[in-house]
Amino acid sequence: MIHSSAPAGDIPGASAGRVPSAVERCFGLPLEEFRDAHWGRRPLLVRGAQLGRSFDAVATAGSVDAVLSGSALRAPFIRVIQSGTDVAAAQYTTTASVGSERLQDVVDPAALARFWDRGATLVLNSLHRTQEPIGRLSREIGRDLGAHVQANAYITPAGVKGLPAHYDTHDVMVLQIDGSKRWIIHEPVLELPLPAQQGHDVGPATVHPPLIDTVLRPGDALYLPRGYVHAPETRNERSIHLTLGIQAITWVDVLRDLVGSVAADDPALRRAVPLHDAGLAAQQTQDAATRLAAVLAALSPEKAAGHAAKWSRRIATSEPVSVLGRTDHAEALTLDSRVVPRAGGASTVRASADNGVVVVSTPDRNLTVPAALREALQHALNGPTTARHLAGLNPGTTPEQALKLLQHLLRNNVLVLG
Ligand SMILES: O=C(O)CCC(=O)C(=O)O
Ligand SMILES: [Mn+2]
Repeated sequence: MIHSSAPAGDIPGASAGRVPSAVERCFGLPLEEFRDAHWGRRPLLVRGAQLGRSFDAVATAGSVDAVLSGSALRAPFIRVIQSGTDVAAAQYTTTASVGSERLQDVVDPAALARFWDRGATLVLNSLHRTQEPIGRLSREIGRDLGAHVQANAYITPAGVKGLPAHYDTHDVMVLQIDGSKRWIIHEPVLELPLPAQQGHDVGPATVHPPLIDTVLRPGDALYLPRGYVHAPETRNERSIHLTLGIQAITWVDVLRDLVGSVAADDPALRRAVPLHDAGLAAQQTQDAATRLAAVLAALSPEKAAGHAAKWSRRIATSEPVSVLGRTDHAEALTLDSRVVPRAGGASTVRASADNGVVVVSTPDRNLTVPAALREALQHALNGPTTARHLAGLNPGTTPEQALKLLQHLLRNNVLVLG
């Protein structure tokens, strides 16, 4: 039996024999409970001290400072916010030579330090792209919830109001990394706003007493569904928090797409709208809506499943490809090395016109595998395995054949070491 295990260096919290989801490692409650009771519904605040865990394996003051102080940081991977407004990048970037190129947008850490001394909030954007522990956590949470996740860090000096009271159109998971920050949170002015619904006046929400008024300390985690109005501020010490922004696919996204495809199948709905006559257009709009409602009501389960699958593929985040590691790992693979499918690594397996092989489609190429290994291949694509395990499951496959198969799949980014 092969067990999966939490990646090394991740947030502690695994209880014996069971691997908690990333959401559970952050919030201390089972994923199903989070999805049913909180996701898109209500805030959740948990204290690191109570859960007995920290976020040190994800980010620390030192790892954040290394990004800020490094010489390869470029706009727009950073924002500088002074008194609630963005400072123009030209004020903290400089030019630098890379090979024969002259770059214009390289961040000058000395300029950042000056803005910091003057009370500016520094925001590191898209850390899921550049900091692997943050990338891994973001991908896991994305898979847990079926959503896109991106990570930004907010670094605020003591005694500063960061962004003015606002709401986001994505959910946020705030992980307090260092120092502390006070969060004053109000009910939404608009429930579950969509990206196009940014910018409503939040004033009406703030006349009521806050729903939450709390200070986050290292290890604390706060979940806010989109729409909740928040105004974070530091008090007597600086603060570093990581915000995981969760962009869910909504019914509006799926239905817009579905209506488009169903309507496009109906010649009556492909007709021109008689916009030369506004009254006639209004009446025909009603007729078209009635017709569309009837077609949608008769939607087949197969078509509904096809649409759901399409959106699932759209949000699926690929695990990174290791340029050098994949060949090194393949060469060093033993009969007992554990491998797992790489998310985004292979889409389909199909028989080939040449009966001796099956074809594995990957995003950038088609691989062929001897048809005799088809069963072993399917097992390898379905979950964690080892060459010895595969050979045991498939009597027609020797351990050496299974090893060669796994090496081939590792080299071609279909599998990764697990
Ligand atoms: O800390 C701040 O100033 C703003 C943080 C924020 O709005 C967020 O993380 O969504
Ligand atoms: Mn916000």
